[in-house]
Amino acid sequence: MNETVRSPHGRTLLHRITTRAARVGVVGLGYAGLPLAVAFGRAGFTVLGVDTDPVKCRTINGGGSDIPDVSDREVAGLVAVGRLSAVAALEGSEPLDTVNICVPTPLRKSRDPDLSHVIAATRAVKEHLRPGMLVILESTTYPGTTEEVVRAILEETGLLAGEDFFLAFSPERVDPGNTTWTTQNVPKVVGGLTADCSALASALYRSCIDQVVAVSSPRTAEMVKLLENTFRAVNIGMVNEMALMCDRIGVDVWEVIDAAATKPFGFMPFYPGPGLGGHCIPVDPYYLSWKVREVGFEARFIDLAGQTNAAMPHHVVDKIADALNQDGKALRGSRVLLMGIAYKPEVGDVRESPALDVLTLLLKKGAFVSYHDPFVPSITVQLPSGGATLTSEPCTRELLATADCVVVLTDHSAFDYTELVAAAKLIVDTRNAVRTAAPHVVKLGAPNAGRTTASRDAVL
Ligand code: SAJ
Repeated sequence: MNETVRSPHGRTLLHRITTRAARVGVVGLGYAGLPLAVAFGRAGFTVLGVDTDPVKCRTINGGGSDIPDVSDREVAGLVAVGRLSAVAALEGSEPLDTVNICVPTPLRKSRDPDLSHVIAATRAVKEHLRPGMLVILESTTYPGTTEEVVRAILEETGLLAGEDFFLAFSPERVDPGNTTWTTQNVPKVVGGLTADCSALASALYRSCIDQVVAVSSPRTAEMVKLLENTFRAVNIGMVNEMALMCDRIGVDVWEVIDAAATKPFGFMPFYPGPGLGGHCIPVDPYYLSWKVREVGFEARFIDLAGQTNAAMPHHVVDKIADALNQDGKALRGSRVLLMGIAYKPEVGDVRESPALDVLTLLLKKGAFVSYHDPFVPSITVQLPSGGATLTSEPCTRELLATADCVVVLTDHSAFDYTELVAAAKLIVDTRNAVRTAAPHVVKLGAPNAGRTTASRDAVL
């Protein structure tokens, strides 16, 4: 589709985008920024990557990638022909025509939004801003950030957004490790401050992305991403509560979900687990609930899902304690082996991982805890007595056999679940990964008919 742009600056920029003469900047070269920078380079642009991590910049300039979804070969090929380079700061670099800001938006300890990275990046872009530039924020954030925070900083230059420079928001939709859905084939939502802003941002993305979905404003685009991830957090919370119900009434929640998933319309399966991990799903909904609280609205679904998901690690530890108790063992002094520490399978990311909460709770209750996770060589957890560092134990039959309880927290495909069932005395499976019914296998959200649940009168 040929974009139509009215302003003279816009027409000049559109031509530079169309002819690939535009110099493209990407600020923040993480799991979202580096794949985008490489996609722009492959589309024919000269790309300047900016990242405060000098090691990352050196790696990229040396033709390497520190992001699993981006190969060294892709980076090396672009660097070799001068289409990609990385610097630690914008100042002093050649003028840019467009800049995408892809920096983290974490939560503060108070669970309020932390826009410090976005503000720092925007201030750096402001020093570089000139008439005719396009600035696009991609970091997941609350509705209004682009129009209220980013715009205000950039207009401190005296240039006006929508007239002298162009401004848009486009949520990143990168799913790390997903080889089916890539930068190129995931539809890209774009919300420009003005029609020209939208048209120019769409033209830039169409250079390397199959489908661009223009919405009416930056705040609409910001809200799209928050709906996507709040949808997940709330549904995961709901299915975790289903698991607690099934635990109580003696129904297997996993069987229930699989059967419900046969409904060909109006249903989407989510699965219980030990809690909610990652840097997106546990975080993004709180950007929304924080924003709407400003106008006196309580986002009750978000808060309830957050409470339910945050309680899951405690429920898992209770399950472990009950299972050991049925074997006549106390949690204190028992050897507990955790299988998987990462927040989801096939990744090594432990940010907000519920497995860390389970680990910390077990240590505080006096269990002897070890873990095995091929993606996570070591971890440090904070205890009242100070930091404790654990390393991933090699998964041997002896390790499995000597544990009083083996807990599946992350269902990595590399685990040998048959070996686990054969070697372990007791298994607590929080991911329905073991798929074997046996008296020594206890599942989250399911009864275990083979284990004695009837309480025996204590013989005094
Ligand atoms: N989880 C469950 N039950 C589920 C699904 C997930 O307990 O049914 C847990 C996971 O174990 C993990 C957490 O929730 O601890 C988050 O898992 P996720 O599958 O949502 O994966 P993320 O955190 O990598 O989310 C990203 C998001 N991508 C972006 O924000 C661009 C999300 O929007 C994607 O939908 C998700 O990947 C995905 O589908 O993989």
